[in-house]
Amino acid sequence: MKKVFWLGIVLVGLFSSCDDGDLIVTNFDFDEETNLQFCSTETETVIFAIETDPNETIFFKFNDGTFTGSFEGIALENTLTYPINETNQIIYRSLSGPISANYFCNTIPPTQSNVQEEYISTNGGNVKIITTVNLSGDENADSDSDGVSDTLEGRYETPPRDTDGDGIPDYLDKDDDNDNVLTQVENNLSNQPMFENTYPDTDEDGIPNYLDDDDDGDEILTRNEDLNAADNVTPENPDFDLNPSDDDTNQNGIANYLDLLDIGSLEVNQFKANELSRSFTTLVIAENISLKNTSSAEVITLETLILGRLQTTKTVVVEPEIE
Ligand SMILES: [Ca+2]
Ligand SMILES: [Ca+2]
Ligand SMILES: [Ca+2]
Ligand SMILES: [Ca+2]
Repeated sequence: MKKVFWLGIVLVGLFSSCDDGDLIVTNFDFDEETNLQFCSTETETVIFAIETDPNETIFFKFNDGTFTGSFEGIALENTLTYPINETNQIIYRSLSGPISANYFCNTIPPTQSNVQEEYISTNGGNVKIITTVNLSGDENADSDSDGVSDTLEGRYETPPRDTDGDGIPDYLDKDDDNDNVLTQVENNLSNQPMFENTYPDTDEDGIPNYLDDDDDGDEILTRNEDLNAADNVTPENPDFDLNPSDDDTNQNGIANYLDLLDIGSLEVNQFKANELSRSFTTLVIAENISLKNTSSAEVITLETLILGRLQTTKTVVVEPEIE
């Protein structure tokens, strides 16, 4: 456990209590293991840690109500940087008794003050909020939950494999060939010829269906064998219903995209979005900050101060990007 010690006064003020020989040693016990929570209003967010032994809290309040501890898109890391100023402040309080998250999250702030000592940041320095996606390093991990492991999906190739070239690597892509039939669906078809005894390969062309954008080999792309995709399109709702599996024109129990007998196609240039359940870790790190004691002239300057980390899970939507 890494600890940051405030050893006395880094910047000795003119009216410092050090003059009488006191050495103030504050054990400042926040680090990357410290659990953070947050509350937001429309215009402000407070990220806070609450400790009980001793009772103390540190928080960063900043004028941005959009903080979520997560982010959209396929990136694996996102960093936000906020300058420390009059509205973006780090505040430390030692307390005479325990508090709960309501201390920060109630619309009506608690009336009883139990603050024993308080430090507030002075202008200068900044806070970095670094959010990363938690991905398992296990070789059998299946980050997109499509039934094919990250290793088999080329996560460890350089760059990671992206079969359909839509900007989403296979290990995070739920529809690896962008044919609008999800990989998981393509790999759970029964009564099909198999590729390497594992994956259905309907047209036996050596490309398993989940990586084959023309599954029956009739030279009509699977996504274009989705004849009813535009049936419910209106000016208000331009989105196609993307599901080649529900088209069976000759009603023989075999969907058109797997059936050589059917003729007909529709140009479909829309693609299923990926909904990925992701977990995030956010580290909050202050850099080059000064904290001033509100009842004395004591100022503490710190190059780096880790406030802690928070965990968030969220379903993010990732749109394929087709050139
Ligand atoms: Ca892809
Ligand atoms: Ca995949
Ligand atoms: Ca396919
Ligand atoms: Ca076809």
